[in-house]
Amino acid sequence: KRQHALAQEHLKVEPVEASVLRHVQYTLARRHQPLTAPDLYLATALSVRERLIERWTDTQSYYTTKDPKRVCYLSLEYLVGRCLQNTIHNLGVENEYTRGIAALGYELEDLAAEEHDPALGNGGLGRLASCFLDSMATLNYPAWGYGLRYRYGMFEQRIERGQQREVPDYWLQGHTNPWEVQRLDISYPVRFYGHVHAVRQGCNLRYQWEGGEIVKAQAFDSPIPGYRTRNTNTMRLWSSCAWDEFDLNAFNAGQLAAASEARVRAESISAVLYPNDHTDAGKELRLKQQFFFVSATLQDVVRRLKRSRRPLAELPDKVAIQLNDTHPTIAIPELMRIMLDVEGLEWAEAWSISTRTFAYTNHTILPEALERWPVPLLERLLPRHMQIIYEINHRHLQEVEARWPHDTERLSALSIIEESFPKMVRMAVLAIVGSHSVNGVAEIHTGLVRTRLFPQLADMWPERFNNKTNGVTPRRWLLLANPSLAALLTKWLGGQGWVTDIERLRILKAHAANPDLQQEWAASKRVNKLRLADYIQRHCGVEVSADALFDVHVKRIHEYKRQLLNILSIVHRYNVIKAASPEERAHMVPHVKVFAGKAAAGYYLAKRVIHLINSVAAVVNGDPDVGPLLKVVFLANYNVSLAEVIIPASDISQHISTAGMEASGTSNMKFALNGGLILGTMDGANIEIADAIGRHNMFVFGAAAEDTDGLRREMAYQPPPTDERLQQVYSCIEAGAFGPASDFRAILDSLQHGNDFYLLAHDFPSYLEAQAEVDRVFVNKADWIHRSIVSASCMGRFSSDRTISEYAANIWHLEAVPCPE
Ligand code: 26Q
Repeated sequence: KRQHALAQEHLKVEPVEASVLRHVQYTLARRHQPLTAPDLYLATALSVRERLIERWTDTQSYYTTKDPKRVCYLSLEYLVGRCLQNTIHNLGVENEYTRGIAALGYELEDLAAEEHDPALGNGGLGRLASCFLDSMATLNYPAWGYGLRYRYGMFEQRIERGQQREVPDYWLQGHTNPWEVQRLDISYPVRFYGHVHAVRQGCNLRYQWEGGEIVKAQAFDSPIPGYRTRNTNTMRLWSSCAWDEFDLNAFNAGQLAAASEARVRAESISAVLYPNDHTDAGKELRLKQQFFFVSATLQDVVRRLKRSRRPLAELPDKVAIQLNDTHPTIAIPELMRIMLDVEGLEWAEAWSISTRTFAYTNHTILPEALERWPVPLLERLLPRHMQIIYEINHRHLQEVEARWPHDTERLSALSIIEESFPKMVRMAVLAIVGSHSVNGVAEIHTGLVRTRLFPQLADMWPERFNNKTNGVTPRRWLLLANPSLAALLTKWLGGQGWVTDIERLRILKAHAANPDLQQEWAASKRVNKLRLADYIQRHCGVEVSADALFDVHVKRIHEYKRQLLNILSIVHRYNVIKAASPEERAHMVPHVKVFAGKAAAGYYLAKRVIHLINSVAAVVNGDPDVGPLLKVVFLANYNVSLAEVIIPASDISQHISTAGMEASGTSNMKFALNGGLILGTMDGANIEIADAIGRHNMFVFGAAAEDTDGLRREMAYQPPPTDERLQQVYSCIEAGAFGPASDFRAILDSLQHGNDFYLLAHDFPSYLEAQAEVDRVFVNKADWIHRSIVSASCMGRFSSDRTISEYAANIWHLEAVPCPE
């Protein structure tokens, strides 16, 4: 106790400089001046970490004593972002650290930029998981985030000759990661392959999964501090390694070679993140990753339950498990296997426990993203799980047959097994059958999940389906990313209460016309635009003016997200400028078009779109005739840190997916919260944002979701004439205005000779009309700022705190457990 008190005293009195220098000297073992920024970053991080550790261990022991119900969030992806400033803010020590670091001759912000941004996810789904962890800790929920510790995260994107090149992201190389702790005492064996052995037990058959190959799952824990609360939760990521370190003496050369091959095989499991989103890779290694992480996690969960001396029957009262998409769905048969084969429970009880524990979130209705695993692969890799899946399906179909006798069509629609060649396991159906809750991530999306994706399942269990509209954490996306707006809010709202309650922003709505507020609001936006302009200058060598309209389109590159529609409209704008008289030009709004985003390495068309954007950028930016009226930039390697620079600087951001295809979108929320206006389609969360801020405050265009099927049929039957302006854009590209037309042949073919599945041509005229409206409003500064203030002030609903409160109340049945100070 005394030691504990002493340690605490020590932390309280030791000034930041002293603590940082102590780490420079004793942890990094560096003595010599001058201090370098990387050294000082690491020493600062270690100093901050010390203050975290005690809260972390206290929280964990408090949870152990209280033994409340917990939630385990299972996700194959987390896009954490940098940790230093987030931690400093959440602990409430930003003044101390800003001053302390300044005394050492550095700016905290510059040191923070030294941190490698871990990219253990693809995009929206991974970032959502990290926003959720932040909210769960801030709201004092006892929560664990479980995932995989990839050695190589999302690739680093370089742009060379206008095209994407992927460079491996070895994020752990060359430095220690101060934000994780390797738990050498926490590791589990994970089995693959092998066979199933049946043993008679009385009049029952029991099954045992044996043989095969065993891999070790090693835990790495990261603290997740809540904002201004003592609660500090854990994100536990598993890393794979060989189970037995081979004994050098016992092995001859041949055995050694075999053993080291096994080691490489083991380590390959957590080696690399699959850089695909929205396409099912269908690869054996991917399935291995899923099972590896799920098996280790469930062993951890069951061990914790047993340590608190509770029977498995109490699992649903003690743990809620949320499946982030179908990626961890193999958890359902794995939990069944543990209960049946290891714990000796009967099927009915095990199944009841399992379904009351699991809940599933769907993030997409695109058919190509729905996971299906070949039965032969599962039989080989996870033979016992395949048996269990067959048994689950058998019982499930019996239930169907009892309710709808002789309805073969319904039976095959509801089956977990697709009767193709080879047979496939539909993971989404397994997830729905095995959960008590299925949720979509925006109202429209949940509706489509019910009516289009799984109508028969929704028919069978209507009460199981529910909506949880996504949200974003105001800590990272406002407080950290936008210091000038954060300061304004704190001033106008009389304190920092808004950081945990962004509903409070609504107060500003009444002041949206106040010239003082407007002036400060515009000044804050300008600071952010200058910061982005500086970034653009340094990274693209393009000079842009902060007076121009910053029009931003950043997200994964995908046909359904329609970056192509945007760049085609930019070519049109270019044509209009070229044809305009000086008089007309004087009335045009100057635009800076900002793109960023990665394309999956194997996604040919998406990569051609990046090439087209960069080719148009080169021509437009190099045309002195156009001058400042139009600049186009593609910022390489979009990630969380870059998003933090781009989002606060936008005047307009584009969320222009073909209606019905974007499940929710979350960056739309971040942009609006930062005072950007949205140019978008009636899709995903755009619809709810429009409802919240008022539709007239958004620039809306394009076909409605309910019309897209009909439009596609009509187009196939009788293609309408192409809009003249669009035809002219095609002609320019075909004439080689942006480099050899052959570079863009595939893109043009997909529009002209393909079926234009994403309805670019259909939406093109209304898209141009919406852009014209943007320009008309932008010239009226007061009107623009008014809309900007109103939008941001009405975004209260889109905090991930609200989303997590809903999950906790309606799915997890979880109570907050605030850890005493
Ligand atoms: C599947 C199988 C094999 C390999 C990879 C995948 C895979 C990986 C990642 C499939 C999908 C993803 C990611 C999907 C994703 O990010 N979806 C987005 O989720 C957001 C959070 O709910 C939504 O806001 C976006 O609308 C949705 O696109």
